Amino acid sequence: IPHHSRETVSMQPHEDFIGGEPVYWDQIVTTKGQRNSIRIGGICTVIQTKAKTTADEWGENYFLIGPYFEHNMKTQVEQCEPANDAVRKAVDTMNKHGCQVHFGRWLIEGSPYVVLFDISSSAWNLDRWKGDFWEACSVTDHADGRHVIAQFHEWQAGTGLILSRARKLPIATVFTTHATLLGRYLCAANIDFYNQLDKFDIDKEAGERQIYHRYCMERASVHCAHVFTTVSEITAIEAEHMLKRKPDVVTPNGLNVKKFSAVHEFQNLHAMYKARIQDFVRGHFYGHLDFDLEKTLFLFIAGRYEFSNKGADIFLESLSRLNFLLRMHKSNVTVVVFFIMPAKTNNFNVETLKGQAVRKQLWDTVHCMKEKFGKKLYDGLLRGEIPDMNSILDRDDFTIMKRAIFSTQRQSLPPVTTHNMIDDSTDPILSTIRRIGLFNNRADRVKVILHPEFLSSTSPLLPMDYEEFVRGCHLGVFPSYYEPWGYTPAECTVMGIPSVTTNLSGFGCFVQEHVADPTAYGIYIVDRRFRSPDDSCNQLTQFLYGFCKQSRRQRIIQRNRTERLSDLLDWRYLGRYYQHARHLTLSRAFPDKFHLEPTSPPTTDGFRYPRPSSVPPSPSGSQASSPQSSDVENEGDEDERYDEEEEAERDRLNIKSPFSLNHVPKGKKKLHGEYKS
Ligand code: G6P
Ligand code: 1S3
Repeated sequence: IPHHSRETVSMQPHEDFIGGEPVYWDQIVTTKGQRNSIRIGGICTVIQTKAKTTADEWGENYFLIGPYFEHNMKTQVEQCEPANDAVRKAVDTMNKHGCQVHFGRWLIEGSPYVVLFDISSSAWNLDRWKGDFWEACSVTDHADGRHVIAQFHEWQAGTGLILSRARKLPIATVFTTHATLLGRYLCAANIDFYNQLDKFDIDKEAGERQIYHRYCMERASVHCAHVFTTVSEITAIEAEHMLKRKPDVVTPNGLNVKKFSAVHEFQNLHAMYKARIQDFVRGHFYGHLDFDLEKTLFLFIAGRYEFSNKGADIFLESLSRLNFLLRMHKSNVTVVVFFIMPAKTNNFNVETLKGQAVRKQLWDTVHCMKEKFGKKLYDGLLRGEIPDMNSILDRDDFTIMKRAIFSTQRQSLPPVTTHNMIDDSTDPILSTIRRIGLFNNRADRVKVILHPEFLSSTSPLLPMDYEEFVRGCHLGVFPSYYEPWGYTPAECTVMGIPSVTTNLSGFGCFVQEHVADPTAYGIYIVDRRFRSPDDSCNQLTQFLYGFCKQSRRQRIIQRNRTERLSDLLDWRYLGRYYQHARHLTLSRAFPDKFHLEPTSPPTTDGFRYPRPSSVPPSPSGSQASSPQSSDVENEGDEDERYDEEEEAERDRLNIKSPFSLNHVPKGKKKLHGEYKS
């Protein structure tokens, strides 16, 4: 455990601490070089996005530890020599012992130092390390009594924590769990988990599910840590029962919110990326494009493929009910729903690729005709005459156009999946689609597309990255049963895209606590805790149907409101919970040096976003609080979004910003006034 050397300090010591500035070691989760958050996974998003606020606080004293991947090193890390003597010595020692260690700056916001271990270079040591990892590496040199905090995320990293406590290393430890192993397993088994949390015989359950040793590691990490944290209140309750320790701090997950200089830029981006999705849909539904793309809504669910934990089961059921409602009411709205959940595939399927090829071919044909037509028109006008429109296109042109129309005819229905699925017959999404009969028939108002691979801007099919895709959609639907936090709806929110979440997800509960009328702000919270699955399905169906009934203008208003909640999810605000966890662990590990004042835990003082001023009073959570649903579907395509600026301004004045709570401007001596020597 290297110490921090005073010569390398480039920032002022943290005023809250005494005894020299402490050092903070955090952890990187494997990223495999992926880009957007669902590709890299929620936990990596936590660590990557909070690096900026953490580096602001800890500067050169902040180090991240993680695995080495050559590609990532080349593309994301600027290699450098550790300026800190102790770190350099530790790195050299490890290299000498055959464990290759790389050091550099991670090229993300905050540019924190990273120490990356090439695990393959020393895998042959594994058996020995299982016995005695730390002695083998000889890195436990803690020379001058500088204080170190080490934060460990998830049970896989818990080994380090357990061993460091067993060896009585003088470091303050924090263990953060983003879920509990047993909770995830029990929920996936469709057990009524939350209503019988106190009834499980947890050792027995872990044994029966063959996760006993992992569960023991998790539980040992939790109990060895000076401070135990988790990401939401709901997971805190779960942890109390599944791991038998109440978390000391709940550290909700934040994001780095970027505000555009033009307030409505996010609306323009929505229009721009929606056009790209429309293009894909033109190709996918060629020959069946008898619906109006201007009256078509794009919905999506995305994430790790855990069919029932992520709520894909009740989503499909609700889509079937929505299809029925839209057909029964003869709605002119069409809903195209994307399932972005990676599964085992064997490339794109031919029919899907053909769809995009047909669309491109049509586009090229039209482009040629346009050129030809334009040239004839141009020549005619140059001669001072208007060409005869009946003869401006010749026989060949008509043949080409007829051929183009023939090419858009198809015998089969537009496919419900874009890829050849390896487990087609047993795949839960496809099996459910077969059962409920959502096959993309012409009469269906709800169309379904399973894209069993993460999105990529280099895809030949749908060349968009995840963020672009989210911006282009109208609604993200995440009706999870097991979701300790849930970044997907949070990401939608900061991009100004409404979403569906649940009162079993950390994010949903957080919004319920801090927003007076979430529906008015475009966050629909399905009750999955106190209702039967069938009732939850009905509630979700009503949310979706209400959403479909909104006019364009109402959707624009709603998006503006959704985006207004971004501040609540910003690390600038949520970072204080991690900060508190660090302060707390120092006070526990080194009680003679650090004391925590009783007022220390960050509090939101019951902060709540009020109901938007233009929403008439209505029972909270009822459909009426979304921008008044119109009786005439999609009537009024007017685009007067700037009218809503007045409402936004009024609300802004009403809202006491969460940032004002406990906030002391940068540069002031005490950050929270929590510490005294
Ligand atoms: C944004 C754009 C508008 C566009 C609208 C479409 O607000 O700024 O120009 O008309 O999106 O909204 P919709 O909900 O129909 O996709
Ligand atoms: C976990 O990842 P998951 O999708 O398996 O950690 C995420 C980050 O804390 C969290 O957002 C998610 O709910 C958890 O489930």
